[in-house]
Order: sequence, then C-alpha cells, then structure tokens
Amino acid sequence: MKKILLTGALGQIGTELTDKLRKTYGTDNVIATDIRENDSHVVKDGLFEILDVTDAAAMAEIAQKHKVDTIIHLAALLSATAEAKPLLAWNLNMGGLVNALEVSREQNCQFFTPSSIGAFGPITPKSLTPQDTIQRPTTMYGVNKVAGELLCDYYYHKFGLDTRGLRFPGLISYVAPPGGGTTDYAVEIYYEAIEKGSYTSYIDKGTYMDMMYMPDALNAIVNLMEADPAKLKHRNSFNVTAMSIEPEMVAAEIRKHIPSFTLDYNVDPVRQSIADSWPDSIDATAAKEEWGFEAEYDLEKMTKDMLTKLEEKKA
Ligand code: AKB
Repeated sequence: MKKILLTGALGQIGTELTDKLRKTYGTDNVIATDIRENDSHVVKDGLFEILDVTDAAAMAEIAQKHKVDTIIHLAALLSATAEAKPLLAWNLNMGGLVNALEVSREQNCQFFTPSSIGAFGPITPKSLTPQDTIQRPTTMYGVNKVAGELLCDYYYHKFGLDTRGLRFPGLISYVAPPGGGTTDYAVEIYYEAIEKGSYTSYIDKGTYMDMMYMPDALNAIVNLMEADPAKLKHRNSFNVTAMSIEPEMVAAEIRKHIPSFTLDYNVDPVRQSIADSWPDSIDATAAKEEWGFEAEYDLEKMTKDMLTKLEEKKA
C-alpha cells in the first residue's frame, strides 16, 4: 500500500482508518472520499474528494488523478438500514463494489472490502462458526455480503486481482457512530452510560454476537493488506473476532466503573430477528494461521478504554 483511495471515509471505520493510514503511509498518500462532506479531520487534514460510489466514471477519474495503487472500499449500507431499504442496499452495496473492483482491475490496484458476520444465516453452525461453512443469510445485507465475497474471489481467480477481506463482527468505537447496524447497541450502551447512567436495549438479553474494538479492526485491515500473499489461502472474508457478548455482559462490565448503571429492554423485532439469524460466536483460526491475526482488546479492556475516552470527549 503506497497510495490509497478510501470510499466511505466518513463512516464508522473510514473516519479512524483514514487517520491511521495517513499516519502510517503519509498524509499525501491517502485519498479519502465520501458522498458527503463534513468539518471533520478526514475532510480538513488531508486529501479529500466527494465520490458517489455508484458513479463508476467518477471513481475511475479520482483513482487515475491520484495514481492510486490500493482501493479500500468501505461505502455500504449496514444491516438494519439495508433491511428497511433492500433495493437501495442492492444498488449501493453491489453497484459500489463492482465499480470499485472494476477500477482496481483497470488500474491494477490492490483491493480490500469488509464482509461481515451478516454473511451467515440461521442454518449456519451457531457456535464457533467455521471459516468455511453454510452461508444462507436471510437479510439483504447478508445476501450482499455473500455475493461480495464471491465476487472478490472471482476477480482474484479470473483477473489475478489482489483482493482481500475480513468478516467483521460488530465494531465498537468512541470516535464515529456506526448507524444502521444490528450490533449498534454495543456502541450506544457506552454513550448512554456516560450521558444518562442507563440504557434501553433493542437487542434482547442472552443474544450473543461477536464484537471487536476499533483499534483491533484497523490493525487487522493493515496487517491483512501487508500479509504475504503466498500464505493466504482464504484471501477474502477471513473470520475475525475479539469477543462473543450479550447485553447483560456489557452492563456488568460497565457497572465495575459506574455502579449505578441500569439496563432495561425494549426489543426491536426487526433487529432482533437479524441478530437471531447470525452466529453466537465465530472461529478466527484461519486468520490467525494465515496472517497472524490477534485482538488486543477483550470486553474488560475495551470497556475501560471506551468509558475513559467518552468521559474525556464529554469534558
Ligand atoms: C451491522 O450490524 O450491520 C454491522 C455488521 C456486523 O456487519 N455492524
């Protein structure tokens, strides 16, 4: 990765990844793009271009103008929004992906895009879900993710494009909010613990899903992109995870810092049924073996850091 184009750079992952890549590869070697502008550091502190990922010509022009050698394609609708607007999700998630793959093929770029635990479905083995297993998701987001994994494999086999990807669990961060995901409760709970001392969860108690703290997710992207290609058997869509948790576990951990914190429930049937169709926990052995994946943050360490950083933000 020498000159990197990011799509969806103002999203939850992009906001922090842009920063990390600018620090690692140099500010002038990272071109952040998004469909909108804001007044964040992503826009103000480096190269930034407006880009609608469904506009293939505009994407090709920006990549050509900056002579990029890597495309990190993040722009996508998350699971709950995709379920509310399935046709928009198909057009944006699949249209954006195929455009980004085509630009990468034409301009010979290395390519990364995230998949998700959403690529699994209700008949997937629920515990320690293997790397290679049944994938019959019942959500539009899941359909997009499985199709995306296969499309990235296809570009690798057919055109020799250096495509790589991770199946991310819910990502937790104090910098930019996720928005439209099923796992968002695990971010909101920390914000509301600091702001109100209580949280009403739309995901029911006892619903386990995998999660990961953002610093581990960013390291995983960079480490996979830098990994020796000869060692990658799976390339696209490696299972990665740091913890398998449910709301009561997060609440118990928060109470170690805020003893009066209370959690109650008002379950959202749509997001609950999405969560119920996903694994309780996934197995990241292939990522560990093929490129040395490891997560530094468990629930305890992440909770301490989240609450400290959110307190600092509030002050
Ligand atoms: C979502 O909940 O939609 C995402 C994901 C797990 O892909 N956070």
